Amino acid sequence: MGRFRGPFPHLETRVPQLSPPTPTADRQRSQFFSTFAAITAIVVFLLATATIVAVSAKTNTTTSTTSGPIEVTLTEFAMTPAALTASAGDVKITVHNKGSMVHNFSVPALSKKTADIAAGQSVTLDLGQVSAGSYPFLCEIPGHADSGMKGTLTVGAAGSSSDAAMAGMDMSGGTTDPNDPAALKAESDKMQASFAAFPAKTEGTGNQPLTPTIAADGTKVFELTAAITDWEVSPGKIVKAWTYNGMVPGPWIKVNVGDKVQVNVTNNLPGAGTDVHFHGIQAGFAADGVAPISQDIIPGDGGKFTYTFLADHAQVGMYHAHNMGEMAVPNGMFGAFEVGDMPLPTGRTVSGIAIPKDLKITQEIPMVLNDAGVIGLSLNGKAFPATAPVVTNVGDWIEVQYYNEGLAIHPMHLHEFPGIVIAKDGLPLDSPYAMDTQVIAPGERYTVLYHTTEVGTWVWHCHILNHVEGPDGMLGMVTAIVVK
Ligand SMILES: [Cu+2]
Repeated sequence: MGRFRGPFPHLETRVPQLSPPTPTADRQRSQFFSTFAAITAIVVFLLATATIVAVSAKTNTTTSTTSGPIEVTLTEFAMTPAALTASAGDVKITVHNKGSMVHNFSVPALSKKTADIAAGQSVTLDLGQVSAGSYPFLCEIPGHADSGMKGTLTVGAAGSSSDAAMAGMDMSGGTTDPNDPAALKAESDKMQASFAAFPAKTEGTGNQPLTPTIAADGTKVFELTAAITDWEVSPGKIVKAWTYNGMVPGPWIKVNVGDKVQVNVTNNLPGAGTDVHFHGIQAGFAADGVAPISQDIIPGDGGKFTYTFLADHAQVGMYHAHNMGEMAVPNGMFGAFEVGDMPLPTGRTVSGIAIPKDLKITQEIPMVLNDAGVIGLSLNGKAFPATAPVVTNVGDWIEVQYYNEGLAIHPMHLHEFPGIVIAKDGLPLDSPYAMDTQVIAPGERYTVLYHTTEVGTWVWHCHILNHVEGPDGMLGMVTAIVVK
């Protein structure tokens, strides 16, 4: 029985159930790579070691206001984090230019600025004794601040983290004076008022199904173009996102088990090379998308590369940039990639929840989590109140694919309805389980069924509370399921 998947009318013919992966010509071919793989493993180990050293050096970028300089990273066109905090006193800022152009870092109110910093270079700027206050900073190269290279240094209260992954988060645990009822009422009113804007209309929708062209031999051919494009994350907040086909998340790609797949990538990023890794899809070495190991980098400004593989069993994967992943992915270069459907536990009872024998899924919803870069705390590329609600009819069963493309874990919680987790990372569970809060770590995917049995508007959100609320009201990773 075919499952109706609203946005995928062109994929209506379903391969009914998962069959165990069988060896294919494609897989057997990969045996020939075994010797090469051994050499590769050594290279990977060396690279990994280098990465660990680099990463541990980087962990110190979380702002420490009492010792050592604050760190800020310049790219085209962002200052990350855009909100820096420090305690009053001697403030030093280490500025890393991780972009491909020359940038500088200026704090006009303090008459302090760096010299121009070449791509790849770092400079530490001593701001001297700084008193409490708010100090805008920017790159003074013409046009760069207007494109997003600006931010604010807040000096005053005891310092809090300004790690990129926490951009926009309120880490204060409440700044309003608990002995000031008027201030508390004002904050409470702001919180209540923030609901009114939901769901806000913004420009652009991510996850749009990508329709392939069909080659003479039946191969499904998809076109992906990487570029830096404007993206409206929340009303009026337009960022320079790193996108596939101009949207965040990139287009939703879904193929059937047995399809031959070709993905043609054009890299229109300025300067930056890229590659595309099909995370969780066993696409074979040649399509692993890890430059310089499995392929040459796809150069920016128009480089092209073609990935081909056989989609030989059901999988829930995602695609994203591997090169410069820590910048490219949070900034928007990610998307959902599915092969077939996860098998449904029809006719079974899971934690007391009976799943009908003739279960019909009325909607499949990709739910892509992010928390960093220019996109920040978001669901499917949008931050509350621009997050899209899911509308169902009472009695519907829906299937949600959670994907975490961010840098932090997110416990996703839907009010009222328990979820039944039927697959983890595209691997069907032998024992599906029920939950109402599912932690999703970076890189993970969970396939979850929800039976929406009660009319209402049910809030659906990350349960790390500063991912969803700040002093000005609701933000980030909140949406709702509206049951009619
Ligand atoms: Cu979260």
